[in-house]
Amino acid sequence: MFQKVLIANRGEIAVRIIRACHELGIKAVAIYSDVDRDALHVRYADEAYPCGPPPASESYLVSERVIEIAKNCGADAIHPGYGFLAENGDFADACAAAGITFIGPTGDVMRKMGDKVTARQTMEAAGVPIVPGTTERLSDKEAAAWAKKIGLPVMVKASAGGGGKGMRLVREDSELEQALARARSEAKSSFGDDGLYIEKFVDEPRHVEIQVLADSHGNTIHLFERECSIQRRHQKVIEEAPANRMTPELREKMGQAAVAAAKAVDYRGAGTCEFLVNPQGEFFFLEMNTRVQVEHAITEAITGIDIVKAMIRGAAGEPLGFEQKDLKISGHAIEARIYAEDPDNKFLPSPGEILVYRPAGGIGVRVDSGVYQGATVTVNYDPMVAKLVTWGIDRQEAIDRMRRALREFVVKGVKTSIPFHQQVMRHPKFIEGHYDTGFIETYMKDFAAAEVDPEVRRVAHTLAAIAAYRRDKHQAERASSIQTGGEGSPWKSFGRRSQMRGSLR
Ligand code: MV4
Repeated sequence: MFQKVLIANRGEIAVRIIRACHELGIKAVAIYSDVDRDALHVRYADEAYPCGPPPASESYLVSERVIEIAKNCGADAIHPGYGFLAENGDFADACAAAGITFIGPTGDVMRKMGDKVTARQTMEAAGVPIVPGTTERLSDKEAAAWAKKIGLPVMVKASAGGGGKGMRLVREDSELEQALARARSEAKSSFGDDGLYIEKFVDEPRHVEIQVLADSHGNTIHLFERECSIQRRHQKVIEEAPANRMTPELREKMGQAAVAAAKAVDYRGAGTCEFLVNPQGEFFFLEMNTRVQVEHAITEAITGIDIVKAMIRGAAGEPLGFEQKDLKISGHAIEARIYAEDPDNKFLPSPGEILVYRPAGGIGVRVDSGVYQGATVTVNYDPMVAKLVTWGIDRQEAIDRMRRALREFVVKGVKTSIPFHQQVMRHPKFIEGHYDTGFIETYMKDFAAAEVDPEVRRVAHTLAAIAAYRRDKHQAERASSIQTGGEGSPWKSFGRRSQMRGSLR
């Protein structure tokens, strides 16, 4: 087993990985950019080293520096988390070349899955159902011919894409030319690769993904599915496990397909096969994510398997220690991603200082977060402040706990998506469990955060003001003038802060 692992990430996932290391008796090393000196992941780690200025491109993404830090501190392995360097095959290769274990699949596997056309070829050969369409990069002329052959509507997609970038829906012949041109230029500017392919459009799809785990002893298993259909602009917002409207037969077939996909590329570690499921219950491989995902915790909740520890053990050469037949789904789990964003302003990020932070707790509740009261959400990174995961014996109990947890959860200083989640948890279509990827667009378009009870707001303001005041560096100086309501009075200070930040509403 490794003695020391460097976590090439920040925020909640870095904390999550550090916890796994500590349970395994491994020393955890954090890296931090200049704005993350006081971040939670730094406080949890055994050692921490600076990695550069705030922009990720100058810190967390600088692979040579990350590897240099790992070498200097004597780390045996690097866990990349998600985002940043997690799906960069060249980084995985560079780790290997430096004699450091990259906790994940090989660079070759990442490149094979990162290129969607290659992934489609590989999956087709492995007998995994793919969305009907092409398995070659197409010229505009070829694309037009294929669109005719497949029949409209079609999706034009970037081979280097994923997550919706460089993707265009074509419903009419007249739209095709422009869609190709736009998809190509978007692909070129985003990925430096303008390769395109075409798929038949799948209407009213659900996004269902299967978690897989593979060790280096020939064991490849799946940990069932997650429903990730509730997304906004290709950003997942709420996930649940197991998925809605699954039958034991469909679960079996999708699980086998995901395992076949992993085996086809000799996969190692944790990965996820994303599928589209149409209203008829047919499923089609979309792409494979070769990393640990944000939403892995709901799968941990229903299976009892610690996915991050399994990744680390697997990378160290240990066998999984269980087989498919040992696994079963127990209960139901839901994740709400709590973002620092403003529901009243197009869900734009709402950076700032977290003045009050009081996470939910109690039975069936897990909170994975990278922040604490007094921490700052900056514009440099993803604005997710916490993952709230609830588990219940059945879906209804998981929903009831989510509603209860959302009402407990207090974040002041930045706006959050908590009110949005509260509304979803009360929506009849969500409660019914009958929804697809159009859920937010269809039912939540006119979402506006409910007006807060003025009395509740007044108390919240007072609490936030006290919290802000307590941290003030010039507390002593101010304390002397409190009685007079002078310059240092918290009530004056509150008024000023409120105007300055506009974030206490
Ligand atoms: C599709 C599709 C319909 N038909 N492909 C969006 C992200 C990318 N991973 C794949 N996406 C889609 N591909 C075909 N052939 C609809 C989507 C899609 C979607 C997929 C999953 C979750 C949310 C989505 C929202 C809009 C569109």
